[in-house]
Amino acid sequence: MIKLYQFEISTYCQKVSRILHWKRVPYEVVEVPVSKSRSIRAYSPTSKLPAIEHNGKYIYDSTNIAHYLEEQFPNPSLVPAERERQALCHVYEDWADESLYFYMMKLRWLPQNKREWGNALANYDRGIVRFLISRLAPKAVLGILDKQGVGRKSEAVALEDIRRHLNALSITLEKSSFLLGDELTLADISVFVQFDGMNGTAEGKEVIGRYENVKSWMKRVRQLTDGK
Ligand SMILES: N[C@@H](CCC(=O)N[C@@H](CS)C(=O)NCC(=O)O)C(=O)O
Repeated sequence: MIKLYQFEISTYCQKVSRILHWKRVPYEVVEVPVSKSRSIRAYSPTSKLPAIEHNGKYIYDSTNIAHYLEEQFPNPSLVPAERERQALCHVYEDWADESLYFYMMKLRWLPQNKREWGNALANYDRGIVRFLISRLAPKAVLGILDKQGVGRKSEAVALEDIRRHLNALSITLEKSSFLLGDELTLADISVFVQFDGMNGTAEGKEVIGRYENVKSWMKRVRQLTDGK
């Protein structure tokens, strides 16, 4: 059976679990405590999660995992067959992974939210380690966000950027049920997990709430890919 090594709150890990649910592939979750992050290098050379183990082979990075799963379990498909939609699917996925992700993180680690997410991050550690992680993690994450750049923006500027992203998404969804037409693709799952993460903060929920068609698209994607 496939093993999914994950941090529960990671939206990249949620992307992979949603793909597995959509494809109805049984899997086992291995929750990695944040304090054990160093051990990840044994199966993920970047020391990042998600990673999966399948038939004795390790695959890391949600994009590589998505394409591997598509190859191994082609039905139902997630990557469009035609070249042009395939190219667009890649662009949407990269938008989600390399831009939207950092806005999602910005919202989670706002001063008023960072205690909650520090606790969530430390959830699989115990005792003093758990306490230390919950208190030290915000500083470490904010350091990453600061280097990347979104962390240096004010809350108001970041929310205005997010509103612009939502506007683009909303326009795209005016003519079709999903991002690349009438069927769910990897583009939808990739973009969904980042907005779903934003929706888990009061600030994100408020701004997403202004876009009715985005909310109904999120409901559709959630229903199709939720294992619960
Ligand atoms: N491009 C990677 C990004 C994965 C990633 O950044 N994962 C984060 C968790 S959300 C991580 O493992 N961070 C630990 C670290 O940077 O050391 C993917 O799509 O899988």
